Amino acid sequence: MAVTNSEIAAIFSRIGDLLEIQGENPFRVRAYRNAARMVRGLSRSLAEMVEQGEVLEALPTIGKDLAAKIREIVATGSLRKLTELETTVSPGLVDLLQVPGLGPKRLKILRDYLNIHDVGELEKAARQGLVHQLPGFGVKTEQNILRELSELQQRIRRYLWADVEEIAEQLLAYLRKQPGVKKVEMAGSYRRRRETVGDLDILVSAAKSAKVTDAFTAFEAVERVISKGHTRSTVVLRTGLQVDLRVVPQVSFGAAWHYFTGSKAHNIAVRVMGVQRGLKVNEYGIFDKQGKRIAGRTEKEIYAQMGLQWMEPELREKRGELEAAATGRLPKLIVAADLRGDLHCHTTRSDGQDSLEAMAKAARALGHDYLAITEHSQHLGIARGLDPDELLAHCDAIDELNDRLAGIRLLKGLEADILEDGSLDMPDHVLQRLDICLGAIHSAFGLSEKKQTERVIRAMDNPHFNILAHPTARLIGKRPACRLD
Ligand code: DGT
Ligand code: CA
Ligand code: CA
Repeated sequence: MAVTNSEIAAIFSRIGDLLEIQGENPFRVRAYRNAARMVRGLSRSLAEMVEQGEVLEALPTIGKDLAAKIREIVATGSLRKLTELETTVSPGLVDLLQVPGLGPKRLKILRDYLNIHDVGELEKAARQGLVHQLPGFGVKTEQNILRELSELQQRIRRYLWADVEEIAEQLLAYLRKQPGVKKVEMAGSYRRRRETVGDLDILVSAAKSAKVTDAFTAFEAVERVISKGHTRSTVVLRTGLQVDLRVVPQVSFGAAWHYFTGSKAHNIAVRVMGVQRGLKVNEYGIFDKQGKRIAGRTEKEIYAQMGLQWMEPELREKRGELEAAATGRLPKLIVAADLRGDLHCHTTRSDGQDSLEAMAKAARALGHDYLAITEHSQHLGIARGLDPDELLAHCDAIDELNDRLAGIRLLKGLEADILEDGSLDMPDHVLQRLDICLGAIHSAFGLSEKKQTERVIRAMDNPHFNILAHPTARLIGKRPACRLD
């Protein structure tokens, strides 16, 4: 079973973090982070490229050194360089780097003055009021740290859905080809397609449960087996992701699939509906007063007993889906084929990863009718944002490509920074040339709700403004939403 791209990316980002804490040269730190980003965005499997002997150095951001590291990870599943670094930097410090506002510089001060090495020690010191006395810290910073820490505890050890997709699919394919296996399905938050997942939940029905469990615990990416039993086993993968496997009889499969898909709140509401009908609902099926199983083989049967239509897992969050199903008003989910175009993208002209032409052709290949090219504006220096002259030149390039390329309409756009005073980071006479203008917040995330709201409303008052991009500026698992009414 091959090492996934997201595993490789995770190793590179972690090295970036560890080097940063050690006070390494920022260029080296950035090299690892850029490589991690590139690998995450790559559509081909690196493991496959290595197997086929392809030249990894041809990839952007990958030099000789990183190419060798990728080969090492593909061959061994780990990287000696990372193992070495992990012995010199305490893992608690790496967690601390995730606290917004705590860069390596501040971490060094915390470590040197207060001997702080992990989240617990920092929380204690902040509560005792020791942190605000340090150089470069104030009472407000101390309060912010305490707030961020409590949010961090909740975020810790959750994975982005997209980061686990590849391994989840590999694991499903692996289990499905084991002898005697009848059905294998993913349940839990992964099946509900939440933004993040805490762990994976897999359901299996098989002739002999011991055989599946053996295969499961022997899966190549498993690092440690937490428990192994007849009906339930739990493992931890190399990435730290936990996976629960349950083996259930086929007559119960639908009931178990419904139960372990959740959400818990949805399950409880369904169970209550059952009680109202004199039925017992659990992961084995639906049972009448005499204890006779009247449903359980499929999810459809389970819902039908409650007088409900079957519903997509994405809807099962107890947000009114049961009421909607009872009256036949379930929403139809939007799927990729419904998308007609994309109104926000970058090219290599700012911080995207492909050229204008490659982006246009990719959008056309997806069957889109239009694509808005929305580079950053100059205020966002790290993203190589465009100044007015550069934007006008870029508009010419877009016009030129539009003339040349059939089957896709490119829109001239911009992702303009909303500056702290609410003005847009581009003069009106330049905005006038555009088909579409997005405004976005990339700085001063911590303003009060009142100030932040005023800032955004002011930006929207600009007659050229069309769309508020990433409205709360949150980064899932990394940066909280800014306060905005
Ligand atoms: P996660 O793993 O934190 O991203 O979220 P889930 O939803 O995958 O939760 P997990 O893995 O703890 O459990 C999987 C499903 O099992 C959950 O969505 C609903 C069901 N479940 C777990 N515990 C309970 C419970 O106490 N009562 C009921 N009714 N269902 C439960
Ligand atoms: Ca789960
Ligand atoms: Ca679980």
